[in-house]
Amino acid sequence: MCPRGRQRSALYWNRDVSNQGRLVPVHVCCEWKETGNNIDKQPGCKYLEMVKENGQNRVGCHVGWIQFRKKCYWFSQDAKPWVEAKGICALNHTKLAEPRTLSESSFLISYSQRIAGVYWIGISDMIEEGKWIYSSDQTVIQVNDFHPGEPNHHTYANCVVLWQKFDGKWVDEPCGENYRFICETEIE
Ligand SMILES: [Ca+2]
Ligand SMILES: [Ca+2]
Repeated sequence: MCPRGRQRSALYWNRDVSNQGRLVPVHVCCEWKETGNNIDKQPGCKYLEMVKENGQNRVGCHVGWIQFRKKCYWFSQDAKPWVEAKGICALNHTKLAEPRTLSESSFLISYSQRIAGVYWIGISDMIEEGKWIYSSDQTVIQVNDFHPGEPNHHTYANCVVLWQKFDGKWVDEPCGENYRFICETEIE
């Protein structure tokens, strides 16, 4: 087990020479620094892994990341303001989760309900009030999973969270609030 604190566990694959070079999982403890990304300095501390099995390349999600179709998601334990959360995802070459289909949104909602948390996602209307866009490419949202009555806070609230008490549906909240967050990365 990793020491308590700012450590995160990750996993990488190693060849077991005593077992016909079979790939075996290796558990490592990665350091999570908010001010700089030193994660990659440790072997295995990457969040997408290319593994070779039976001569085939296979890309999968790391342990700790949840796969849904062609994306891997990471649900944070720490609560941060939205902009900081976005930065933490970016440090690891990922982005805040951007549900592009209703099934992606449903997956994120159901998983957040399962682990009982409130989570930022990468949607905001901070640039133009009422115009909800994905934060990575600033395109207008392709799905709308706001809870009935939401968004309702106008310029007071410009960021979207999956709101636990509303069955995980989207609500607008002030971006400076501290919530957990979801990073995503795509599998090519
Ligand atoms: Ca707003
Ligand atoms: Ca609201």
